[in-house]
Amino acid sequence: MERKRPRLQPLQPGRLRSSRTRLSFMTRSSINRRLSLSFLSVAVCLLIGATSVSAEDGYRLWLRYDQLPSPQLNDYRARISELVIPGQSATLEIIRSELGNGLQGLLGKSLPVRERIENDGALVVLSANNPLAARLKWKGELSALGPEGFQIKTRKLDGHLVNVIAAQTEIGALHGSFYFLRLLQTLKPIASLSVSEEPRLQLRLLDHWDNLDGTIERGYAGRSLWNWSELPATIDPRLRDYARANASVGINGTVLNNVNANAQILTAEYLRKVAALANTFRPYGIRVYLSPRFSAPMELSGLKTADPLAPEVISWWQKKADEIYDLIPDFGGFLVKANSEGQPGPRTYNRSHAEGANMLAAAVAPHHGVVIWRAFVYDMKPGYDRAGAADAELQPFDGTFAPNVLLQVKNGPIDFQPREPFHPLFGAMPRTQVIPEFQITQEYLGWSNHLAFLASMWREFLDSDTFAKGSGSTVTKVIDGRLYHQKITGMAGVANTGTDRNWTGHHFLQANWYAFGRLAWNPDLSSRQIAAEWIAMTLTRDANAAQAIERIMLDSHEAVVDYMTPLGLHHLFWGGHHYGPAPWWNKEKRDDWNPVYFHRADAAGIGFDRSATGSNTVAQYQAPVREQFGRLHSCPEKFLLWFHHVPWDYRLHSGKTLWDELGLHYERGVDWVRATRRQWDLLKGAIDDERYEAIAQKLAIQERDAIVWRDACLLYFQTFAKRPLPAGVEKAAKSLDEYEAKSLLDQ
Ligand code: GCW
Repeated sequence: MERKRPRLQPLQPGRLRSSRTRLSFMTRSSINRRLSLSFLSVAVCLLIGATSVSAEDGYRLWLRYDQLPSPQLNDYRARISELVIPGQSATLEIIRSELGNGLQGLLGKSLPVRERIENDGALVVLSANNPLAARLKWKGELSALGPEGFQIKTRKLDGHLVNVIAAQTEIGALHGSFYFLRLLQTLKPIASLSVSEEPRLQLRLLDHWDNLDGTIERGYAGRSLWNWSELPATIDPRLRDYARANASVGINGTVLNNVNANAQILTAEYLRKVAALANTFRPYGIRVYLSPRFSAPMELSGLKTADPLAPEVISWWQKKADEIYDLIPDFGGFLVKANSEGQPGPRTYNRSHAEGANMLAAAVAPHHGVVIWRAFVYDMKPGYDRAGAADAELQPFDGTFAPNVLLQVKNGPIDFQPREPFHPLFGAMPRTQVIPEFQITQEYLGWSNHLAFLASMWREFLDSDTFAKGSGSTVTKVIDGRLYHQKITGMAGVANTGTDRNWTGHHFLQANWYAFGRLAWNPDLSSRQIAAEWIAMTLTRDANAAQAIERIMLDSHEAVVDYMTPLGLHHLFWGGHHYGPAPWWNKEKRDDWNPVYFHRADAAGIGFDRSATGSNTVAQYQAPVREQFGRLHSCPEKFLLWFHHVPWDYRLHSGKTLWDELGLHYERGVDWVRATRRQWDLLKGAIDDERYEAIAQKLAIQERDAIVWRDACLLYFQTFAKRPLPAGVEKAAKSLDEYEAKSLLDQ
């Protein structure tokens, strides 16, 4: 399906004046504003002795509790009179403080906190073990919600009309509290609530690719949040804010270190530091996990082998697991990258991935831990198709993994490209607990410089029909247990967080962290709902502005695909850093790290033939997907060059040739960024100046980069196609030589 061209949203009628009138209007008001601001700042400085004034630097993420507008404010004030949160525990303390601060900010008044209900309008928070919960007629329903679910109901309790947030556990109550705050932040009615929520997936994990030296592999928002040198003695308050943010969207696990692992993380010294983090995150319902290095027994204890079947190796891991669980009784488990990109693993000893995973699984099983084994494995063999490697290597082991092993599979078969078809392992391993891995950090999507709202991309993946059990076997159903009833379900995302003040480097990319959590909680949520929630909570409550921003977000991913890798192209990135375009790149030591391996442009056409006439890895999909993708005429155009080597003059559905459409897609991507910048100009005033300007600057970078992508790719492909650019595609700003000489990162 072709995408509609992005439309600019109308703004409020009052703003639709000529640009000149608007300018003078803006100028007058900004002078007034400046005058009143300077008066205000003098007053504030006098009052608080010139200490810092809260900046709109994005630190608060979506947990902003500024006073709500009328008329909802009056309604909420009338309906919320007091907080009743009985009991004592770290989690209850967090709930009291979150609801206390949150409601004080949102309602502009502080609420009394009581042990029992005294008035109509009490907001009551209860977990099942609280004596007051015995009086809930619906107590029985709570246990059905599991350990993390909750209900929110408007009810008569102790003679008063109140809102009750009730859950089986305190963690469930915490989730319910964040849900309640979100209702207010998004201006939803609370007069008659009847909410019942529980997470659809059990493990909702952020994977941090954080190194022990504080750097982050593929991290673009500063350094690691874990300051290993000051742990365990010092707990940076920011760690609690990290946990709050995660808990607020339902994330319940964090893998602290890079899958390209350093064995040191398993030393006694580091485990004490890890335990300090675990203690900090525990009251928020977040467990810690680690990435162990498979060869750790050799590196840390001088064993001669890391063979998973060697008795000394088995016992080393058992002891290590015992040591970890002594310190961290609720330790989540291990995430393992093995025999991939130079990492050690069981294949080194001629053992299978299943044998490696099961050995580690046996070590953590007595403690109820899990092993998450990554399916990102590919060995370079001459002439092979990397897209087929994981399926070839792992699918035959379906049914042989231990019950506490999960197989973590990237959404697509290559590597977090701007667009990939779903990985064929989804739906191909009915007896294995398969969980998807997304990349929230934008290694291949413009780092923290490009606005790309990834919920749309993840939605497309989750909605893909695998046909594993006939039509309607979507990836969502494969992973949430509806098709295979697996015991453990989950979803993982490679984090985009760091020490940057705004956490993610680009204000808009906070939305991807938010979206990941929301989708892991409920993989059926629409991108539109997620965007709308995030905008209202984070950026603006101006309805027209919110609508325009929502449109921008929802179109953004497709636009990035257009200016980077349209029509199924993939991996056209400059070697190593993967920031800008380098379709000519041919100097990596492995073929399958080179763009030329992936696009295969020549005089006849372009694209990787994965059909029966080529590598035939399309056969890894179930029928009829394999036929649909495998035939040129039925292959969705968005995947065309992923599966086929297509002649330059091949006619697409539009009636235009492939070459012309390629050019037009690249141009459309650039045009979108330009239109977005114009739209952004009109949004001035709808959000605070500080974040507005920061975003405007990022959009300027995005436009520069989109132009380079378009020019570099089209100039290079033109050397094969030898055809003129179609009408409507702008002439390149520089020569191909110039683009080849300097990476976009160095411009
Ligand atoms: O996306 C690629 C990255 C590597 C990463 C690897 C993986 C952590 O370029 O930096 O290593 O995938 O997912 O293991």
